[in-house]
Amino acid sequence: MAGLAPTFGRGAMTNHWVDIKNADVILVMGGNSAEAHPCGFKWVTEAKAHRKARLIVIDPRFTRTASVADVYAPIRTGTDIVFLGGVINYLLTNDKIQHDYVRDYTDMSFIVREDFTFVDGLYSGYDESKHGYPDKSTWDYERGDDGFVKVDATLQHPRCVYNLMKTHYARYTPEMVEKTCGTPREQFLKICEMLASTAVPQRAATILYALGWTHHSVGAQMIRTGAMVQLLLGNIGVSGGGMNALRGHSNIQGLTDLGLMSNLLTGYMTLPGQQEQDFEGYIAKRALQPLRPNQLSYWQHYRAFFVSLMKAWWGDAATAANNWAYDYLPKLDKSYDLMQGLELMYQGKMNGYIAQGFNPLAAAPSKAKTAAALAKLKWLVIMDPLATETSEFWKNHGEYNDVDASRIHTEVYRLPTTCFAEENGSLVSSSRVLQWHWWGAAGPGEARSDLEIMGGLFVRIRKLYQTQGGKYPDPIVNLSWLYANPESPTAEELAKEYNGCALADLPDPKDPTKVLVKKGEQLAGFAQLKDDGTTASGCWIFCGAWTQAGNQMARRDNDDPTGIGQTLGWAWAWPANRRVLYNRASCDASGKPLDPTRKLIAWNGSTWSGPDVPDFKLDEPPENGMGPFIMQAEGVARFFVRDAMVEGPFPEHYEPFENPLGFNPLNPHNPRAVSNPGARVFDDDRAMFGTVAQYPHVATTYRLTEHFHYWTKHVRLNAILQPEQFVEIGEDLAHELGIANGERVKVSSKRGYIVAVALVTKRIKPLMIQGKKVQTVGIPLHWGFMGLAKPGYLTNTLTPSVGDGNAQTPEFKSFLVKVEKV
Ligand SMILES: Nc1nc2c(c(=O)[nH]1)N[C@H]1C(S)=C(S)[C@@H](COP(=O)(O)OP(=O)(O)OC[C@H]3O[C@@H](n4cnc5c(=O)[nH]c(N)nc54)[C@H](O)[C@@H]3O)O[C@H]1N2
Ligand SMILES: Nc1nc2c(c(=O)[nH]1)N[C@H]1C(S)=C(S)[C@@H](COP(=O)(O)OP(=O)(O)OC[C@H]3O[C@@H](n4cnc5c(=O)[nH]c(N)nc54)[C@H](O)[C@@H]3O)O[C@H]1N2
Ligand SMILES: [Mo]
Repeated sequence: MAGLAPTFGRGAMTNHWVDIKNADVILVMGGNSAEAHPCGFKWVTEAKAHRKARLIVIDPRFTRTASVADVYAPIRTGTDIVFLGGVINYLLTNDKIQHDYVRDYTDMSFIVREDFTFVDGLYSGYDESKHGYPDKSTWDYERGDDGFVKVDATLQHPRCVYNLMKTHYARYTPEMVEKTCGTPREQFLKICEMLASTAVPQRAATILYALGWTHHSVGAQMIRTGAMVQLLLGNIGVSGGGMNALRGHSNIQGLTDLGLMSNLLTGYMTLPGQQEQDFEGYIAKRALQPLRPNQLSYWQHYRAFFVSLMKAWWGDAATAANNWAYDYLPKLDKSYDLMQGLELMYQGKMNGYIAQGFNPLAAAPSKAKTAAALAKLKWLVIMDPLATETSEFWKNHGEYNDVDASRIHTEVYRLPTTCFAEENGSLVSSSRVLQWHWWGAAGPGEARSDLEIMGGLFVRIRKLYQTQGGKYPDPIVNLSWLYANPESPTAEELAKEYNGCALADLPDPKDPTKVLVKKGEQLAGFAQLKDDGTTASGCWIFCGAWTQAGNQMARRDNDDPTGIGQTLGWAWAWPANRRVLYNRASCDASGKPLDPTRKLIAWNGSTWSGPDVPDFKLDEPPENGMGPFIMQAEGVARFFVRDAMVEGPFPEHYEPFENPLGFNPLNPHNPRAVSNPGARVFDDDRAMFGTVAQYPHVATTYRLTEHFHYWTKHVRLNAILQPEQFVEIGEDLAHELGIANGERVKVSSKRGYIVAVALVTKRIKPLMIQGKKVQTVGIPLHWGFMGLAKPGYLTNTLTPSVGDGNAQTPEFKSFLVKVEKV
């Protein structure tokens, strides 16, 4: 058994939904927000109407978002790093950067080690036999005798980040963009100019992205390239700016916040690796010391966050003597993401699986592999309000699920659950806002809430360990479980636990004779967390959500004193009710707002104050030179990421694993640098990549407003709106293949085929790439063999099983297919 949280996307908005109205330029790239985020998209409309904001959309398809854009540019799937690298090159060579911002708030002046190299598409440390970079030690700065990183404020040093970056992106020319992305040069340059217009304090651009960036083998680096553009323009930490990940399911932000990924603890703390048996070493590696003088490096408080978490989980069983129960935590030998889990099942190494609110047969790449993996399980538990493709994977549904049930021995248990409208609780939006909601109706039939099912399971499993022992019962029998009804904890009890409380009287740091928080009281915020076991908090970034004053998430005051959308009395945002992250960067070095009309915070001579909650030490005078990026050991934002990314410190373009060229135009002579050299590929999956000779067309998959993934096809109204599976092909390709609108086509990849209605459209055009015509095929993902809509094939029959090098998010957005008339 394992918890395999799907890693389809990650991140959050640095700003928030309402703040989009303050933007002057809006770049939607790697997403289709009008379609997939129609409610939030109203703030784009506001910005256009009231600020004359200009909307840029860059997408392989002319989408619903593109239909209201001022500029639309097509792009070949999987090539956004080339486009954005081209923007970086444009900004640097034309000197369209916000100089003071970049000088004061980024790592431009940091000097990198002499042995760091980039040759022929690969960074120093590459080891071919290990398929990646086991040794990243050269990706680092030079240190001075004082232990701090060396800098050159004049930016003359050949190895300062500025010069390395300039050289790296010099190869990303407008010609390279045109030939690799298929975006006409004039359109590319027009977009560069529009973005460059925001390199001044009075103007800001925001970037809205989603899966068109995350669903690639270089997805995390695409996002970083976008963030680098924003930093050069001075658009991070300011109102109307930001890197804004528009998240998916209504509470998927809460999922990552609460650490429901195999490598995470709550609040973006991380699980130890197998080699980290030593507690002090584990803490030291994460409680980063400042790399420059006078910097804060807020993760220095890691121990306080961690100890408070362990006290919340294990109460009195977590003591200083046992390192706060450090041994209770699993130590990872590898990432246990979705594709890893399916691989383990496929190899017969994992024999039980709980799918809670998840339909992996439909949602995971390469359906044939998923089906084979599920068929090797001993047992499968489905917690879902509906019968899903996954719960029925073992049944024959004709051509759509052609299996022989008599050969599948997996025991499947269905536990019907309620859904959000039938329970109290909070949802975290992309804005990091935790908003409380109340139940609207009781669940039907035998349905029980997820909390009741999980609570009931836990109580019974603990009983088994208590009575029968087992290999290591301690973490389970000692788990703190202080709910009024242990069989069914309430959302209110859990919310209070996430916030945390004092386990002893906490002295006032200003006057230790006084008590700041009494034993048993709720904490006011994470600044009160202690590393000595006197506080408990289930998720440090949620500390402040349910204080002694009550449930802050239930607040509904929409007062907005300055009119820029800073409604601090509406619900509650992590961290500390702050609405714009890094907002210290909205002021100049002396603490004055760069744009007073969109003021977030300012220094008044003795303290920092609103209209936002300052992302800074409140009494820190600007003249001390503390940088705004207090979560970085550098104190400033990073163009050069030392050790965090698997494929290198600067984003570099690598082709999708299935691509129409067979080579990487940026590094045409190095066969090892075609696709992401840091990505993990299982051998059985490597054998399932197709080539352009057999599968000549590029395919991408996406969603429609009328459906939500795989479950609204159970709803009659949605099923009527979009009744049947279709694939979109451009007129040029349709003509080439002799296909008329409405005819049926077979779309195949190396992994299988689907049959669907052809929708012939003007909205997808062929692109000229390296002198060759490349056709894009668009495949919506919503249909399957369950529900009320017309039964169909699962789109993920076609997709390859390979993921982003860092997040393991599957490459759903770029692969090869063949289209034929049937
Ligand atoms: N109605 C509805 N809304 C939803 C959902 C739903 O199922 N239905 N799902 C929710 C979920 S879970 C999520 S994660 C979000 C997803 O939100 P989005 O990411 O906006 O959704 P997708 O439809 O997957 O859109 C991806 C867009 O990226 C484009 N694209 C593909 N490849 C590339 C590329 O290489 N570069 C660029 N620049 N663009 C590319 C596609 O053509 C498509 O228009 O939507 C959420 N909202
Ligand atoms: N090819 C391709 N594949 C994709 C994508 C793509 O763009 N292209 N997108 C990917 C993305 S971003 C996502 S998020 C996934 C979506 O994949 P899934 O998350 O598997 O899709 P959903 O259909 O939203 O499944 C959620 C299930 O949760 C159930 N549910 C609803 N409420 C509750 C509840 O309160 N409790 C419980 N226990 N269950 C509940 C629903 O009935 C439904 O069956 O698909 C991924 N797969
Ligand atoms: Mo998603």
